[in-house]
Amino acid sequence: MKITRTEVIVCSPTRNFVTLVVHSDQGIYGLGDATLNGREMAVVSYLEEHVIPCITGRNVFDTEDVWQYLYKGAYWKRGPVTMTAIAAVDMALWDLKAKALNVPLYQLLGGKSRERVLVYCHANGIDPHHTLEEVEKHIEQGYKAIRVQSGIPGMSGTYGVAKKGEKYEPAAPGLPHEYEWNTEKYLSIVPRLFEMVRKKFGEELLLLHDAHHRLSPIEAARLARELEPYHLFWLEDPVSEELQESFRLLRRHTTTPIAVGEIFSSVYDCHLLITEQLIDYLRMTVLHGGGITHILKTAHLAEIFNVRTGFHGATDLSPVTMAASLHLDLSLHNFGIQEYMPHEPLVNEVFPHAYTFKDGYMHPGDASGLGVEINRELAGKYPYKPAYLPVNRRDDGTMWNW
Ligand code: KDG
Ligand code: MG
Repeated sequence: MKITRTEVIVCSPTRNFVTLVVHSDQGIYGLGDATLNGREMAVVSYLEEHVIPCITGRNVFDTEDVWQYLYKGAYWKRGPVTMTAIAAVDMALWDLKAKALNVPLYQLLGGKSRERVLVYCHANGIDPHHTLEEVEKHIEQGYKAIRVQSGIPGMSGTYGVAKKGEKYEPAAPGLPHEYEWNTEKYLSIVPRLFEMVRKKFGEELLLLHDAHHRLSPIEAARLARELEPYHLFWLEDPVSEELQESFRLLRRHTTTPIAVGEIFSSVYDCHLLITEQLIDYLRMTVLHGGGITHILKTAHLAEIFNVRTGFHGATDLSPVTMAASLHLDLSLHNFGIQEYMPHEPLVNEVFPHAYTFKDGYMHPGDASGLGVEINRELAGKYPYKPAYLPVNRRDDGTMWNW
């Protein structure tokens, strides 16, 4: 089966998505997500100018060779733009292969290791009391695992937290917004927040927290240690992931489990973290981590070193990535948990899909391939709108990690 034609569809049904459609000479096509939040058009150009001309005519079933050709053949390896573009092609080819064989994708990834996929949701409040209300709402919806984030009293706007009544969305239209950041205020509130949550909701609920890369190694160690009595499922992105040696310091100080990797783009961003067992959960996604071909290798390496997966699943990853993640989650033996931030109803209309949510668990569905479609006519009504993630400044005006 040969690749005949490839299209890149950019649309913005409430937020921007880039989708690759790979057509074959047998009349079927596959979908790949190519969305890189805030840098969408760089991937579009990379695909259109440099990738699509090189893959036309290739065999759809040769996913390994196509992947190696695009990765090693380009000379310029790694990086989020390159790896997102390669991932889009790779996802679309795996979707095509599974459709051609008329099986759900997970059957090509080792079959089922479990019957359903544990997911975690987000509870965000403008202050700790509002956050408790949000936790309660999510428990009522059936969630067994909840990421808890709160606005910090005295700081105007906190990343990861929406204004009261609004839905949280990582990117905002126009040029980047600016948030302020104060480590001391943050560090004093978070342990108190988790104390309140445990007191009100008990021990059974799985609790997670995302520090969004904002702490120095010793600050992160302090937070992780102070959170120990509340038994978190994980503390995510405690330090900037660039200096991986930081995780050694963190590990020496705490038993709070650590998750990292949503901005990693290849196994070379995390092989040290995995092989030294410096983390417990790997967040690198199928989308920004080079596609199914590469995430399989990375997840299998992690399995050998007792590291579990916890794939990124924010709304800036399209339903195509959500489906691919769920097929992997169902089959990978070292699956840990899947992030689930439900898309707006309009997004689900543009991308009708077979995956479902029930009582805190998800299932990819048994449609062939990924089980996701794109409604081109509807997508065409929502053209691309520039949008960016916010930047963060400390209260002395200097830039801080977001
Ligand atoms: O594009 C950035 C968002 O996906 C990210 O900020 C969300 O940190 C995030 C998370 O854990 O979902
Ligand atoms: Mg995160």
